[in-house]
Amino acid sequence: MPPALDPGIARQALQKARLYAILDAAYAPPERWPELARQLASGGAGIFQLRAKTLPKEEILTHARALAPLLAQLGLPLILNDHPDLVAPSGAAGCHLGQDDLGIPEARRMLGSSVLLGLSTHSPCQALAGQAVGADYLGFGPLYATGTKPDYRPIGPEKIREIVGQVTLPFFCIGGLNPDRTAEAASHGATRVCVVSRLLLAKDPAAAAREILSRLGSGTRLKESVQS
Ligand code: TZP
Ligand code: MG
Repeated sequence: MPPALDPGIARQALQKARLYAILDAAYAPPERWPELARQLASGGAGIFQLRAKTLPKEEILTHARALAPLLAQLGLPLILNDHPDLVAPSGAAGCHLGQDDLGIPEARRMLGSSVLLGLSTHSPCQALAGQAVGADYLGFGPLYATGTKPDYRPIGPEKIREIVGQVTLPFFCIGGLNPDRTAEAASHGATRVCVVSRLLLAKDPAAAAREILSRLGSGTRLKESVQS
């Protein structure tokens, strides 16, 4: 297996990342993922997730084994949605868990301190709890209604204000984001976003990534990650 991304570099990349791109099989077939990953990385995506809710596990492993070294060469982490047991065999940098998945403390015991663990949160209360149990980063949303996660009620961008200054981990606002909504989320304090359909369905994914980042206001400080 090619060398995985150094865990220290993965952590630095997480701290720097403002745009988290999810490669989701629901929008782009796995054959397109390597090219999409290159395009999105060139547009400024700083961390990637592989999300394939209906693919068999062996196929997820195969695609993760191809993507992880491709991204590692660019100094960027690949995170697996679910499947903590595939992190080591795939060379991924970490794993993203939902509220109903294996808990962060259990995943930490299983995978160790160097692996990045992300948690989906849907309220300020869940975000604070996720921080307390040792997640490395959070997803926060869905801010807006989205077909990518149709069963979830949107929490609205105003909720971001309730966690700014309280959540000191990197948190990525997610759900229904396009350039205008990214600007609106930024006006409520978002400094990082996670985007699926807007990037994967774009004719020019690199340009779509750049546009989201420009509307996020890439000159603003990453307030939540400033260490005292
Ligand atoms: N978690 C909260 S919303 C969401 C996930 C995975 C989907 C976001 O997808 P999109 O297409 O950017 O709205
Ligand atoms: Mg999950």
